Amino acid sequence: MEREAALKIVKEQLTDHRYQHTLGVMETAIALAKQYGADEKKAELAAIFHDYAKFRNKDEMRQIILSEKFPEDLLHYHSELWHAPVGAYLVEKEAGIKDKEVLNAIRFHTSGRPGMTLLEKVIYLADYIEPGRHFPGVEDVRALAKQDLDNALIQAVKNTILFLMKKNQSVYPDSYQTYNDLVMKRQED
Ligand code: DGI
Ligand code: FE
Ligand code: FE
Repeated sequence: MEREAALKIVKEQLTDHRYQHTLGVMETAIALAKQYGADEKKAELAAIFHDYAKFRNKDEMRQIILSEKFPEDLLHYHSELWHAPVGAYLVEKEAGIKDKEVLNAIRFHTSGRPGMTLLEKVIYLADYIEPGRHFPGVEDVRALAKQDLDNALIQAVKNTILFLMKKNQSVYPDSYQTYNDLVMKRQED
């Protein structure tokens, strides 16, 4: 699917603010893909659709998690996590995106997962550092992203976990496992 067609579909699903965020993620994901040798077209498509399900209602998302046999433990954690796997499902069903790598990049864009692919890393990081993001620590991750994808990703995942813990929020196990996986692989270098 071409960029304009994809953007048109996504625009109808999002607020203007979230659409602007999506454009930022798209530009950033393409730049990271270029820099680190990921497929630029797949990065573009995954970025455009990554928050497709952000504004779906919780009951609909809960039903999809159950009927599609997504890990049920998701339902015990914050509903903010749900739009990622549900988005991957809906993007295939409603927008006809079939590419599994693109769908997985959408599916794992919030929690990450152990053994993330290059494309998954690009989307996770682009979501975190796109130019519209303004929060403590984002500049450090932007600087790291210019040098080393994994180091930037570790910092982004770590910041997310620390942010949640500071608010006494639960942390989804996949987020911890993503962190451990990246750090342990780093130590093997
Ligand atoms: O959808 P975006 O806002 O662009 O970004 P995102 O998909 O990374 O979602 C971020 C939200 O998800 C943010 O409010 C923190 C939350 N989140 C991310 N990882 C976890 C999490 N919430 C919980 N409870 N546990 C997690 O591991
Ligand atoms: Fe998201
Ligand atoms: Fe996002």
